[in-house]
Amino acid sequence: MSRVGRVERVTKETSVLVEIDLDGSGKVDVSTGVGFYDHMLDQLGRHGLFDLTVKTEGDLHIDSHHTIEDSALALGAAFKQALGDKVGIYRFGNCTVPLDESLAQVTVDLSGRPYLVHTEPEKMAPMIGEYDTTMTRHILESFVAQAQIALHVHVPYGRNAHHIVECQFKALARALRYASERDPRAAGILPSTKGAL
Ligand SMILES: [Mn+2]
Repeated sequence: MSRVGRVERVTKETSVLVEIDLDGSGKVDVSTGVGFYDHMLDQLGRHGLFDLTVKTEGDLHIDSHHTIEDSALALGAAFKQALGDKVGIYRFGNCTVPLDESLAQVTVDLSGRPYLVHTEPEKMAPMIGEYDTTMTRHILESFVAQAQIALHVHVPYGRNAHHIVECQFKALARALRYASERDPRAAGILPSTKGAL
């Protein structure tokens, strides 16, 4: 039973293809045209042990906003698709990841309901290459809306913008991996008293 998702999303602003295999080995093939974002999606696949393809051609002549946002929307939709009926998974996951002076704490519930809580240092370099650092929250919002998960991401401290963002993606990857992995004690069981996720 493979757990894969594939989403193609085409608008006048962007063309996105996302493929994800939750039971992969961290093989990543990502190109969005935004170098630092590629670096972050690479973290997501690698540390989540997802096989992940993201191919985005966006209107970078305007700026990187649509390219980044639409990739995150498609990624969320593909992740939800790959989760399928959620029978036999752990459902909850959390991970704390340091990156030198920065720390990210991520907790996730694959609940079927979208909710994001996000805090990070307010003083941060505005740009990392072509990546606008205010986009991190927007990526998470977009992913959460489509994946329909509850996601709490906190960076209680950090100084270097590259580190602050990267530790969030690493911790997110690992938390998503733990939540989506199959629980050997829960085979055939939907982890919900309500009977629906
Ligand atoms: Mn890095």
